[in-house]
Amino acid sequence: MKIGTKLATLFAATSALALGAGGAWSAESLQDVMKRRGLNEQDVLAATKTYTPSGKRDEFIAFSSGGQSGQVIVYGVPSMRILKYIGVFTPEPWQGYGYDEESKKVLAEGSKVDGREVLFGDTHHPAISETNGDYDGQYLFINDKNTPRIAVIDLKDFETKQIVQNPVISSDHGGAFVTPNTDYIIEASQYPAPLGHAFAPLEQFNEKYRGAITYWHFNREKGRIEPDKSFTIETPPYSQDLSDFGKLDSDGWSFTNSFCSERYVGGIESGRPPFEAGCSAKDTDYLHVVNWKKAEELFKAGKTKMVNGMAVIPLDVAAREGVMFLIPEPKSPHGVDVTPNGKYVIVSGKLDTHVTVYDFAKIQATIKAGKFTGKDEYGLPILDLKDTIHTQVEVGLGPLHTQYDSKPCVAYTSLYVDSMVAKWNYCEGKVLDKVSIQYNVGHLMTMEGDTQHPKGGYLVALNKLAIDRFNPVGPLHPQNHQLIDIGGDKMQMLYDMPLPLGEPHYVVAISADKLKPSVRYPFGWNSREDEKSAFAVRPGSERVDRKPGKVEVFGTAIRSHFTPEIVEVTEGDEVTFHMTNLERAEDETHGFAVSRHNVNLSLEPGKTSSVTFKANKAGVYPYYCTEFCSALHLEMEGYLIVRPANYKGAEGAGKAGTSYSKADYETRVKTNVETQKVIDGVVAYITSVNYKDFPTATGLFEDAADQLGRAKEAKDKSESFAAKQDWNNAMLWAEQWFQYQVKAADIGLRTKTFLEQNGAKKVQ
Ligand code: CUK
Ligand code: CUA
Repeated sequence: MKIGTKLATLFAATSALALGAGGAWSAESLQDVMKRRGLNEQDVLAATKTYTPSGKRDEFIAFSSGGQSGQVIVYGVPSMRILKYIGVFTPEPWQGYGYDEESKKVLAEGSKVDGREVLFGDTHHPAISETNGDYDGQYLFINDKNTPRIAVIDLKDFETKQIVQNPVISSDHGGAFVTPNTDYIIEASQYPAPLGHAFAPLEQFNEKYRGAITYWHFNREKGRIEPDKSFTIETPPYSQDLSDFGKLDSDGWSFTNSFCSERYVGGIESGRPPFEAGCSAKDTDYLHVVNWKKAEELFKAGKTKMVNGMAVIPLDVAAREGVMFLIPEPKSPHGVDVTPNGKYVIVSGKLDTHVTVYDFAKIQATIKAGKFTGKDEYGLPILDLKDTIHTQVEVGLGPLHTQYDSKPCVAYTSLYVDSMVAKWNYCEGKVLDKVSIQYNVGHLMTMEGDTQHPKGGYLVALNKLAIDRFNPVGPLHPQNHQLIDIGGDKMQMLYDMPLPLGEPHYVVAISADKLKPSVRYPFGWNSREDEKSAFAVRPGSERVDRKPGKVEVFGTAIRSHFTPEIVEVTEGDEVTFHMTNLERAEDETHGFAVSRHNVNLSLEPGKTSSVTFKANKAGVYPYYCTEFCSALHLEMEGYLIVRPANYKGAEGAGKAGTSYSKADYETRVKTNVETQKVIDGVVAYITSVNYKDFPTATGLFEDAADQLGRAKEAKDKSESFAAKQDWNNAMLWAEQWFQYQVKAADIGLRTKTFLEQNGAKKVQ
């Protein structure tokens, strides 16, 4: 078949496919399928609430902690389809994260610890940036419990931009949570240790070991945390657990629960009862109530001491200045969640059957009245539980975490031991409904459930154990995120999603329409610094710089070739590739991998990435594109030739490859001319309709025009070689001319199909 005819057929087939959708596919009836698959009506109802037909999108986007993978997992609700893993504390080769120099820098900031490289992270709590107490869809933050640090992810491109290490604490759990306008991100310690990563013997636990709560200052214009504008408050050596910021009535305050206020130090090997016994002996621990606005004033007034480079408000100052207060909380507390109106603070007790609802107004009144039951050993005033609570509600065994509904006063609390979720009313203090989950739920998530305006609709239970839910895959099971419909009075279980990347502790979900991620970078972009890369080159200006012992390649990638394609260096050289993706088309990412050198770049449209390595062994190393980017993706290749140190050239070396004749050239040109007619037809259609009213079509059409421009350049080259009767080069450039035509035709047809499917109209 001639190529012109081929393209016409392809074009016809695309249209037919569009028309044919929804045709006669259903030989089986719904009843037949239900019977065959053993589904009842409930199942089918649940399925229709989550099933998302091809081409349809989700209402909410969830950002899940990736647990021990050190990453973030992105999925859609209600379909529960996984959309992305974001590399955060751990290298992620597909995204080139930790493989290109730009991201290595981000990762190194966070992973260089006392001369060690910590590339494992234990992520627990993601947080979306807020404006006026509601998600704004701009940034995501997440903590690492193991090596206390916070990462900043920009939701413009879903890339990690910054990791800050906490120089004071040695484990963290009460992060990341944000103030209503994201001026601070909180990070509280978990296991007490001497501050500043110092040494002190365990015998001095009460005197020298401490916890701490860090308030990282976030500069929204820069999109970065500013460590020098951040401060920490020293806390007693209790095991601080989770944190939340106040909002509305309670704005300016933060809350951190704790366990092990016994300050027990285990030692099972020397016959002492283990931590678990000593840390749960007392009936209550302490909720830490912190006036962070006051603390900020003290920080700005310099009433701090420097610990390992960070300003720390000492415990005695915090106690004396009224920065921190303690309230008892039962028993082995976990979770602290401020209600959407900011009036209440809800804490669970793992070994209690109740949740405790603290009333912020009562807390304030008690503090104002100076009504304390005493002080702890570190001078912090203690408030009476009875004076500060609104109510306590018996919800079930092992309550952990609470999330909120769009309906006023309605909350959901996970019951770890019962393996249930309780729906209850925190204003009236009564349980409304319960649903069983499989098994052992930790955190819960409702849609925008920790903001001032939760969206309701769905709840996800983050289950610790999967046991028999899925097909077995060996002793290590996936996690199970269960989707629950909370739209009605009774909760309805909808769907089990296995999550096989670590144990996500918490997840947050935002309305999809609040996210406006970009589809391409500005030309030559360093995505990690958010600025034009100094190493970007325009097509035609690609070059190789050579200095003694150093070779620096400034290259480009476009369907379907790299420039340059052959790079020769000498054994021992330090080689740098700076690669720019010239594409503008959506989803036209190229990879760049070099054989046996641990190199893989992800070059999304517009991006420039660099990689430096030592060419330490003579040899021939193919490099190639790792994304199947076009029909000639496999031909997107090159050679890194590493010559031996004293190489003098090969004896008897001839010419490589096939030679072409005038006849070959002419046949090629004939096909190209026919192809151009098809393209012209498509272009005529596009320009005959109102394509400019469709941004997607305009983008595609621009990209097609770009490819056609390149086809024209190749055509000119081919013709100038033909004029010189250099048939070999004339033929090869004619072939390249054709390659650009094929890409233009492909995009042109995509544009045409899009316009037809989206009701484009003729313009006069
Ligand atoms: S934690 Cu894991 S279930 Cu780290 Cu928020 Cu409660
Ligand atoms: Cu570029 Cu494959």
